[in-house]
Amino acid sequence: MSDSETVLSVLADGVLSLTLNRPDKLNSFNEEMHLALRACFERAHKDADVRAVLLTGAGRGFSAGQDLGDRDPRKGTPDLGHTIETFYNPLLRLIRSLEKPVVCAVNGVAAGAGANIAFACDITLAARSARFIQAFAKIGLVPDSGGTWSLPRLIGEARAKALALTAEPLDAETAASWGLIWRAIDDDKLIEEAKALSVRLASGPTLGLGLTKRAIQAAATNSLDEQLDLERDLQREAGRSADYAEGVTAFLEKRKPEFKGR
Ligand code: T3D
Repeated sequence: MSDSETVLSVLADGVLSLTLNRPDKLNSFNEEMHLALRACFERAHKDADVRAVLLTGAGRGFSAGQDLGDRDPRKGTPDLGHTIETFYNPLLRLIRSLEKPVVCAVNGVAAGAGANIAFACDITLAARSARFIQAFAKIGLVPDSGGTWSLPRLIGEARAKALALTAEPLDAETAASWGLIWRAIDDDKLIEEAKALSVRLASGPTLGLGLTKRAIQAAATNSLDEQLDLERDLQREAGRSADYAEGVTAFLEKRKPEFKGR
């Protein structure tokens, strides 16, 4: 468990399972939860025993984004640029730069930053009953947590603009068919499937999976030539790994490989 009860953290089978845990507030983010989640992702970066991360929420929601109880305008005007710079942007950078798979299990409503954090993860599954809401438009804000970057890339400008400007809820099936998430899963099977996927990834060649993540993310800004050069360099690195040697040896010996993430 982490020090803060706002994020429950358990490491088992190489998977660091993180549960946002403010269910009475639909797991909306206050400072304590921000700091706790950041500490967990910092651990995931440093701890070699962590080979994959699974992020989900407690109760009936995944996350309703920023805790608006901490933003009462009657008590003064907050500097939201400061809170983005201090809390949301570092979290997004930690998730995207972690060279280990990050699975997200969206167990219920994901609104505002909660939705965009889910879209920043590597493989996002959602309960069939879950909804994604770009709630920012309802309160005069701009999508953050990478939403204006990830939405047009994942689903194109027309759908991105419609979601962001109307704040209409998007159901999990549609999110999957549009390519915003990987799969919609029956509610009662979501955690089981997300855990199985996370354990499978964690027991895989995680060094190579991390390099794959780096390469795919770099494609967003690289030319084809730059990307081909990057693939050459990363393949050279992967080809020197113990996991590659084990993978090929196991294939030749017709047995199951035992990857170590090195
Ligand atoms: O501020 C900055 O630092 C800038 C960064 C901003 C990032 C953002 O995320 S801005 C967007 C903030 N989020 C929202 O605007 C979403 C607000 N919530 C909702 O629109 C709805 O709650 C939902 C559509 C997400 C879910 O609706 P529903 O009907 O299923 O649940 P509910 O009854 O509205 O909420 C249940 C409880 O959670 C309720 O508390 P209560 O009345 O039972 O004591 C509600 O107040 C609380 N809750 C839900 N969302 C938030 C929240 N409390 C605080 N902050 C929330 N965001």
